[in-house]
Amino acid sequence: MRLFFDPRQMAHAPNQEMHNGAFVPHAETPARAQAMCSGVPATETPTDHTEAPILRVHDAGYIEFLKTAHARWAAAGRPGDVMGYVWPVVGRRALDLTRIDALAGRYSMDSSTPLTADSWTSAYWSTQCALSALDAVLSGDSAAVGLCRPPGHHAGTDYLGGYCFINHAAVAAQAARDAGIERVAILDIDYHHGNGTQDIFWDRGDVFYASVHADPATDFPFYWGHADETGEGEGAGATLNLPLPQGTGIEAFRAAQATALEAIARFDPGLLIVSFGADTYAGDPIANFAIQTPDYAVLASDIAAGGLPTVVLTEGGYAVDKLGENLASFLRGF
Ligand code: SP5
Ligand code: ZN
Repeated sequence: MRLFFDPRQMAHAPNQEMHNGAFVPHAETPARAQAMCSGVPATETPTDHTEAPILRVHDAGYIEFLKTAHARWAAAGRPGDVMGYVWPVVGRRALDLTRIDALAGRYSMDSSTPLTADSWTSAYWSTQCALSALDAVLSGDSAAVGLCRPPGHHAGTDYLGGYCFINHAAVAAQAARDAGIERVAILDIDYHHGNGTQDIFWDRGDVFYASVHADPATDFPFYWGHADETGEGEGAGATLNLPLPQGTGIEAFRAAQATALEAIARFDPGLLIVSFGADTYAGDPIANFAIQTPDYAVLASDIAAGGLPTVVLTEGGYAVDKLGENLASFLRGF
């Protein structure tokens, strides 16, 4: 199985994030990338597919913001990393403002995703890993892996959040559509709901989004991922949310994943993209499920049993000393 990673993904390294009213150490560290690489066989450097496939999913103004925000922030005399403090609540006018502090709110959903001078570069190469893994599967491999870091599933068309800047799974899904795959399914098994991916395909019938995650009534991102969110318009019925309570272990998680896989099989996609988060692990420092290392192989073999060409992309997973093992266990299942 081919795996893609680029050393430029290490550059993004915020030192703090806002959490529960205080600044705390940032959980999404470059050490995570090191841990993932140490858990798997040799990786390949991705091919550069340019910005074009990213702009098929993300707003051009938002991408310009990702590339320039840190320089503008520094030029305005702001210390540290870019972080918004005023957000346009739903329904506010989408004004074309230029002050960096206004843009930081307009293009983000939270204050736990600091944008550094290197965020764009690391996110960009993370996306190229996803696109290179897609290429491998489009040319006949049954599965391939993009070691994406920073992760992607919380990023929407025009917002960053949840440690994510570019939605790698969404960019890969759109690229697969553009390559002629008629229906694409995304299975998201990160601990957190992938609000960005859901938003991007909310009203589309050609990309099915199924997610197993911690109940947003108790967990980030709170405002997305509830069971009654099922899509709209042409996308009505093409979103499936399976929230689970804190403390969930392999038995209930595996059953929920089976429900997601049955729905995906009915959708009959030509490609499956898996947003894999190892933050469902029992020892994860910021999450509350109880999955054990060997369980990941079971979850993966259930997925592989569907026989769909599969692109695996990494999302969260913050127990850094066990991240390599957990990823290795998951990949073994394929
Ligand atoms: C991709 C992904 O898993 N994003 C998760 C974002 C969750 N952010 C909210 C939880 C913040 C907890 N931060 C604690 C940091 C301790 N150093
Ligand atoms: Zn997560």
